[in-house]
Amino acid sequence: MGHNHDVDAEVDVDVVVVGAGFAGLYRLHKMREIGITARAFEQGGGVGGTWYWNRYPGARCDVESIDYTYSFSEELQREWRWTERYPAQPEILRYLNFVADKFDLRRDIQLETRVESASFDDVTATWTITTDRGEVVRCRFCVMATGCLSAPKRPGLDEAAVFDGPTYHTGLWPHEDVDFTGMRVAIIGTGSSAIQSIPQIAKQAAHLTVFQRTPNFSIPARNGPIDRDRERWSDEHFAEFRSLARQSGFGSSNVFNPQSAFAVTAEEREAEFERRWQTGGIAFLGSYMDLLFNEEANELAAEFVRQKIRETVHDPEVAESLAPRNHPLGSKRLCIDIDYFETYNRPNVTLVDLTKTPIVEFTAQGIRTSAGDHDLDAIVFATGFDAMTGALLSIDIRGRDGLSLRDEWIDGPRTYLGLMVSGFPNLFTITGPGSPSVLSNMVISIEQHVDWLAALFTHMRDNELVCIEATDAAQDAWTAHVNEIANLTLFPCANSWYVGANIPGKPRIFMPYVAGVAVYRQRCDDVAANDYEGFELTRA
Ligand code: N01
Repeated sequence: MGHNHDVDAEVDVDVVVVGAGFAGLYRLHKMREIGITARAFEQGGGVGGTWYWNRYPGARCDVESIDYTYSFSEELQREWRWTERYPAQPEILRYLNFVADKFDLRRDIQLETRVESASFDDVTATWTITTDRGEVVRCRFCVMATGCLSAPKRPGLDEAAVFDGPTYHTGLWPHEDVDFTGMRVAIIGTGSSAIQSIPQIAKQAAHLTVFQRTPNFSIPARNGPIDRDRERWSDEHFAEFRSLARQSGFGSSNVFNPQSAFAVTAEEREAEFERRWQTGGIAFLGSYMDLLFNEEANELAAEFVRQKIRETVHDPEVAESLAPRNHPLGSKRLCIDIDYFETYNRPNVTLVDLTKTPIVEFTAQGIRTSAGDHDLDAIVFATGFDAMTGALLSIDIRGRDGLSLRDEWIDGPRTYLGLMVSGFPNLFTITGPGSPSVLSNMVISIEQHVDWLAALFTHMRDNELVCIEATDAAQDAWTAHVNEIANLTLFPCANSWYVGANIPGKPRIFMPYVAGVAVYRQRCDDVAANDYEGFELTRA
């Protein structure tokens, strides 16, 4: 480090942004605001990222509409009206298109273009980006806004090729309507995507067979029209409303109970669980402060949910199969549903418990388990994503001296603040591993990263600095800290995508930073105020 750089090297653009979802769009807007040129490349045929690809039946956000919006523009908040408590995918996609138009972002976005490689040249301190259209673009900074859940995982893809009917992945859903009317449909997986789509597909298909490997905890969404009073309050108290989210743990205006589950009587506890169950949504996790730290406290909430499953599902054997027992509640992403457990009471829905009767093979007619054949007309894979690192590592990223990010992360991701990787100067990972990211309201976390970077770029320009890189020592200390905090919680107990357990061979590392968005924001601000402690900044 500490090389001299040839700052006069020509660049085509100051910043290349990879991706045009929530992160990429705001990034472009912010760069313009501070007078830095930027260009975004997006693989999809439209803006929207996650919300462009995930069009499966029932796709909806589990963060409430009112919270799942940009906060950088009060005017935008007042202009856009959500219709429901939780936004459905088409509405979020319309919102992101509205943002792209309102802030005139499209002229800097090139769609249907996949970035294939990014390599750093130490002499000129520039990145060279290549795309699948054969373009070569030189820039000073490279910002990866590639998303955390954007590389679909499709186990059994090769094996399923023998199946005669159509196959789908929830994360790569076709843009034209898929009509399952009269069909015998299978869905593999019971994560958030499956739990949202199962009730919808069941209403249409002649028969739906759900292949479940691990049951999940799910809380009713209690969706409905948006609460206009709350919306009005958030408009009238814009600054306070936004500050509440920024100063929270998960980045929303939900209220978390600071009490321990053991500080109250059993009756009071049941009443609180019941109240939150009836209110619906992810705030159930905030019933008591120790649910994510203390196994016994967690078990009380877990048993409450299991009991709800037993009360809802008529067939006791199916209810038992659906009741999660091998991980604490919330240690895998808590699912939020609309009529999920109720759907198993329909005569046209069957649950196959893969722990009892595993899949043996796919056949031309369907799926064979150890118990026999399921003849099918269509198969839906709701099998998730190579989370947090998958999209980044699908690009051939080369830092100083040809260092490959794939090699650097062979034992799992290591970052400083989830923002930079040592050996990869001027490359930034928006909501990267080691930041709150997927454990928070993504919009809040994206905005915080983008704002922090904008301040950094301004600082670098004002001080004629051309290169920034995380030091090894800062990265080691941060990675250790992220793990240490995660190990205080129950999160690492589950075989979740948070730890990469859903991808065979992926190193087991707890990837997000669990201390919450407020603590993390403060830490990033302190680093900046302390002359970008842990980073090395160099002049020409
Ligand atoms: O993916 P998942 P997802 N054979 O990884 C099963 C966000 N999201 O797309 O648990 C059989 O959660 C796997 O089983 P197991 C949200 O953050 C948000 O549903 O590995 N089964 C699991 O049941 C979410 O957490 C929203 O044993 C196999 C399922 O497939 C994240 O995206 C909506 C298998 C995958 O579940 C990912 O959710 C949707 C195999 N070989 C998504 N491989 C909202 O905002 C995997 N499975 C509401």
